[in-house]
Amino acid sequence: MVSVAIGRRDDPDAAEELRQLVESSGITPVGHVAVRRDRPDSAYYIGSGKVEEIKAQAAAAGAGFVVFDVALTPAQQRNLERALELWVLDRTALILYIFSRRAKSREGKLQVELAQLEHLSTRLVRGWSHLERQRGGLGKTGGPGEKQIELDRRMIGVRVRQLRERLKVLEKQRRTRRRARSRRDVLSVSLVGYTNAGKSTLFNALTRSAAYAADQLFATLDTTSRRCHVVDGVEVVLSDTVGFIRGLPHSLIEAFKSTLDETAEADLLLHVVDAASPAREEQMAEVDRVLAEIGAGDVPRLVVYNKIDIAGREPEVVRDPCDTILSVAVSARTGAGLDLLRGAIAEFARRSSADQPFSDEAPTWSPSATA
Ligand SMILES: Nc1nc2c(ncn2[C@@H]2O[C@H](COP(=O)(O)OP(=O)(O)OP(=O)(O)O)[C@@H](O)[C@H]2O)c(=O)[nH]1
Ligand SMILES: [Mg+2]
Repeated sequence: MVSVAIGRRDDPDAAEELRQLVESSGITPVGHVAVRRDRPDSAYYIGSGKVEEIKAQAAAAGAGFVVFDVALTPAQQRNLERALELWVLDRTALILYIFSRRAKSREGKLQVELAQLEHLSTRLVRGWSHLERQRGGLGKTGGPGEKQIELDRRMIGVRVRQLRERLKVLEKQRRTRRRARSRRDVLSVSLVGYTNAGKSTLFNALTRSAAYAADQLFATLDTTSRRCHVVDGVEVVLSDTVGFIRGLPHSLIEAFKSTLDETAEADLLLHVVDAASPAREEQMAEVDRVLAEIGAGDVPRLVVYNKIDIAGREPEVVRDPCDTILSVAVSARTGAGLDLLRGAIAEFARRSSADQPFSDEAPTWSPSATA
């Protein structure tokens, strides 16, 4: 695997995240080359010296392919594959691959397939005949000529249209369910945050259920919602959602739109942060960016610093001078601080039923709350 830092110093957090991504996809990394550049090279993204270094290392380690921690253009990918004589997977393809392995619901599977096809269709220009020639084919006889590529492209187009139509139907059903829920007048609260922050663990702790939580990236793809008793007299519908990551492929955000729309329409977002991660500041900024992109930038937000058991912090509620709650520090694993979090959700619920949370004079829940 190759981590590439552009215009930054070598970033150990980025290399660590790449390792987690690779392992989450079921691939065993056999080597790592760090590259730092001021600006990407148009032909290879990296310099030709580095290309040689990677080639030698990959050969020595018997690597089957090389993963790049950046989004490569189709031309860069092709050039790298030619030079390295190995398959090249870029960050976008890697994330799409993990998503395809994780998708469980029908909607999730269709969404991932759509994103993969859209990613692929930009890469069909002259196809991968270069690798096919070198490696003696991919099982097809003759290899794809221009005609085959034209045919492939047309078939992809047909499938993309099919997927879009099916997803539209599912989206309608989702809307109907959502409307039924909001008629019941229950506050909807969504857990959002960087992948592996502990959203599912927190969801389970708050709802006493057993959604899948694991030490891998993108353990959760499908939104799960459950009614949740917060304190006496306060109930909410809590939703566990897909995690975000730096460089989330745009095609994926597009494909997951209806799932993400649900997030954007929540009454309150709990932004779950891994307080023990050295990269938490960048991760929070990335989550803010994606939330803005999906139109959830204005939804009231409360930061939940999680994993305080390993971050060495005490449970606490932080308020601003106007008494607005900015953040709560908890451990979803040990349960420390969960009473404070329940109290904070209840406080929000009470204020919002009193119709106060958005008043201009006394802003209560700032959308970009950080501590
Ligand atoms: N020490 C500690 N570990 C935690 C805590 N909360 C979650 N974890 C661990 O962090 C890992 C990720 O937890 P998940 O709940 O799956 O995280 P997530 O945010 O749902 O991740 P994705 O679904 O992949 O986006 C798991 O190994 C959890 O056991 C915590 O409070 N303390
Ligand atoms: Mg999860």
